[in-house]
Amino acid sequence: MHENKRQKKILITGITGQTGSYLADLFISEGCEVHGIVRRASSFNRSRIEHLRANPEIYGKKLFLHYSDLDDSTTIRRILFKTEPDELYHLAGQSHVGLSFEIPESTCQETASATLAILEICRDLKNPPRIYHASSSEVFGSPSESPQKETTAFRPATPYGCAKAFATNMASVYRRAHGLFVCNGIAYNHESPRRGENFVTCKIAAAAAAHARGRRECLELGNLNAERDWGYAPEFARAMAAMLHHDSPDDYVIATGHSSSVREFALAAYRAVGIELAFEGSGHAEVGFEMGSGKVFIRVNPHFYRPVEPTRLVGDSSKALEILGWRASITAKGVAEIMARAEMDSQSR
Ligand code: F7E
Repeated sequence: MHENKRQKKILITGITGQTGSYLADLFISEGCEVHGIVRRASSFNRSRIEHLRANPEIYGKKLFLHYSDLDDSTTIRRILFKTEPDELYHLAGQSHVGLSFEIPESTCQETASATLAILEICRDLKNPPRIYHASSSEVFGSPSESPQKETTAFRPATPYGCAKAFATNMASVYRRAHGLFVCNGIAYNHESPRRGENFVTCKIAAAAAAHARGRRECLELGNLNAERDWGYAPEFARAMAAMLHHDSPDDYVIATGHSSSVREFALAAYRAVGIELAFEGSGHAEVGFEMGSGKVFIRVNPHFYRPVEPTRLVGDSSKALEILGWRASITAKGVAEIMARAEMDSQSR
């Protein structure tokens, strides 16, 4: 009989972010009680979970939000003791790699120290939750092998990558030393129509839709040769849940295994809205223009270049396939199409 079965309780830090909001959707759809930690800010930033908040059958019944900041470990402790979650998905933090060069200290406080504080709190709980730690391919930085696996050495090349490497190592230490059920998901770039607007995929998708609707101003981008392994965020959310639902904790690379350049992502996004782009020139003088009309839609602006760029970041997820039965089915081209078409829809509203 299922009637008396306690609903599984989930706590998500970063619930208002792209992937946190997909996790909330997933667990609400499975009948779980979902708690999210949100930051108090003067402007409301809840758009990605607004469909849940606006539903009186969900908000206050299946979804509960709690205020805290990542530097307020007293409040996080109180929330953890009060909610007693079965599973904790720790995704919150400053996630922009370029910005981490401008604000390295706060990036490290939010990404590295706050993760350690959460591990410490969990260690004190009588029944600690299973913990998902959102690690990142940025821990590999300039890797010694490609594609990267769980055994590839960490060689971070950015402040963000250093902070994630610290937090990832700490999560492994707490697993081994204190017996916590902690998994590191070493996730490569994952994108969707809910992606923040300062990430390159969202910038490109929004501009492609705007150009298809007649906008004139150019899209300014940084390094068009940069390559990433881009996957689809809702699929990655399923991998995160699968890690905590497995019998034993471990670390997993979550990736598509395919690498594409920023230029290739732009070609696919523009094609999805009916614009055939071509590129000419090189370096800072390269432009992307519409074939036929010759209209220039993309220019390089060195402002968006990073002081250091990770190289050859492409993941090998065969362990996730073998143990969790997870594999990515959507790669960069598919993601670009989904995002550009979603932008067309939202800009027509
Ligand atoms: O840059 C290049 C840029 O900012 C991707 C985060 O989720 O994934 C994400 O980090 C690439 C880089 O993502 C622009 O130089 C060119 O090579 O979209 P992004 P990211 O830095 O890879 C990892 C796995 C995380 O963990 C992070 O949290 O695109 N690029 N032109 C540009 N990037 C941006 N943002 N803006 C440009 O105009």
